[in-house]
Amino acid sequence: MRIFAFRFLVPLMRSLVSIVSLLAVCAATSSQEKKAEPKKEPPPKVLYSIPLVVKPGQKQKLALRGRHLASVKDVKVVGADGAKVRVIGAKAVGVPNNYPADRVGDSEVEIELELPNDAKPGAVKLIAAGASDSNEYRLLVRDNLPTAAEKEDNGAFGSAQLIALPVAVEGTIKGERDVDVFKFVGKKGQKVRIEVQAARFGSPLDGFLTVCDANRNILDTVDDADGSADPVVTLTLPGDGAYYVSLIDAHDLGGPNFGYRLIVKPD
Ligand SMILES: [Ca+2]
Ligand SMILES: [Ca+2]
Repeated sequence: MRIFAFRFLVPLMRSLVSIVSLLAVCAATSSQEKKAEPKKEPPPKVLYSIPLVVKPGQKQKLALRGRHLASVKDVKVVGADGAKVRVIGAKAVGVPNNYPADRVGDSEVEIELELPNDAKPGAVKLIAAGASDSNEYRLLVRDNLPTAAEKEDNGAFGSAQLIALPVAVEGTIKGERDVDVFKFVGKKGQKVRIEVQAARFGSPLDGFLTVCDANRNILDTVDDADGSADPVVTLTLPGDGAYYVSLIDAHDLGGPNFGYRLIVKPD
């Protein structure tokens, strides 16, 4: 009985092996056919906005810079009911050779955006839609701090831009080795917090802060803070008088797309 069964089992097993082999060959062929199909374009990725800071309640033009944005047809706003957005155009943009495309982007979509007056900072996101949707890019929306625009030429102690606390300066490290210096007057014992908002909102700027007293002695320098490339300095002022805050890119890079928001306020 056992031998009889064995005689039948061996050819049956052989047939099964052949069928399995045939199926494997078919599967391999079909996967090769799939590989031969034209490659899908990678999804668009929004890295940052130029300008970096968006004003609620005003119609403004923004260039969204990133990867694979040249064929974007539509931009959606999330987290701001009643926002109006219109796509003006999309294109590839040149990137200097020594700049990482992953950080500065190689394409952009230009939009006209009007956020409602009550748009909440931190809540507004943009999605660029091409063949597929991009990431949700978190916009840097103005809060209720007084705002000042950075004014060149502010590249030295002697030409520092005077600011009054509290303030949020909207500026740009406009080119390689650009230095932006700000001056404020403080009181002995006053606690001050100085914070850069840039990399957390995708700006290619890797901010580096230096704080000096009136005699230009360095009180503190900070490159990165809290796991991001954005520096934060907190200090108790050692005396009455003038203080200087200078901001540079940690790698001496720069350009019109290296936007930042510098907050200087009592802590
Ligand atoms: Ca500047
Ligand atoms: Ca940094």
